[in-house]
Amino acid sequence: MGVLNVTPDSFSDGGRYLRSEDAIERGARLAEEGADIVDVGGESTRPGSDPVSEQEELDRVAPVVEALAGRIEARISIDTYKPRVAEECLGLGATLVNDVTGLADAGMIRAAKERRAGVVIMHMRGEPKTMQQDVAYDDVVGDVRAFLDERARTARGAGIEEVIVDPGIGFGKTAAHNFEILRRLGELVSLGYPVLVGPSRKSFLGSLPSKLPSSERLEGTLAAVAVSVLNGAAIVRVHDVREAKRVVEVVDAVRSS
Ligand code: HH2
Repeated sequence: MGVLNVTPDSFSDGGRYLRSEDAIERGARLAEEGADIVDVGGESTRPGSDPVSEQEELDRVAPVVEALAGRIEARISIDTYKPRVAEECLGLGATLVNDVTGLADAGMIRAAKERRAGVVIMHMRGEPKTMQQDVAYDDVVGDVRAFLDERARTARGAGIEEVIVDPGIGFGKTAAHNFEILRRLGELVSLGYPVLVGPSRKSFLGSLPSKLPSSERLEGTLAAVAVSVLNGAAIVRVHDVREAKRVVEVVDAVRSS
């Protein structure tokens, strides 16, 4: 899954693809590099970020989703927690809803069901504005697993066929929690749903002694991608698709040897 942020303030690519034409070119490039899914987002969820209005988000993403749907073979997912944004984008050709709130709004389940779309259910503690303020868990993997299990059953029970789960790397978690989730990913894989992991350029990778900024986290991202896939992730969400594909190819060969 390639990341396409149509935002002024995303933590690593904010402002680069705010113009529709630039975003469409970027989405086409991600598909050329081998993304099976292009994930279009119109609101940053980085720690401390402010929400944007439904209309503002739609104005950013709708033209991009529509143009890409007519241009690329890859699936398009819409990274939103707002049902109206999801509905509109599903009508324009997206087939997957990526909801960082884990379908907190019941309208999201209805929207996905009506359009026969798949859903990504992500775990987050709190909301982006404040999520790094309460990061205590008895057992982070146990808590995340229980949440994903409950939300996935609810989605399936409501008639959504394609359910993907995601531990939400960096969403209300310390760096240590994020590393532990990657190490124990098999416990989430055992839920029986495809697992998506999004480590790309995130701050836990900059927490290590080398203290690298987000522009210098490609190798760290690829290491996290390798561990994720080795431990059973079905999908990785990355900014650097070409590089990640090369890594995944090798890890897949090891897994199937
Ligand atoms: N991470 C981000 C956004 N959406 N969706 C899923 N399913 N999993 C993730 O880990 C995930 C996500 C945050 O990364 P990014 O889009 O690069 O930054 P921003 O939120 O600042 O736009």
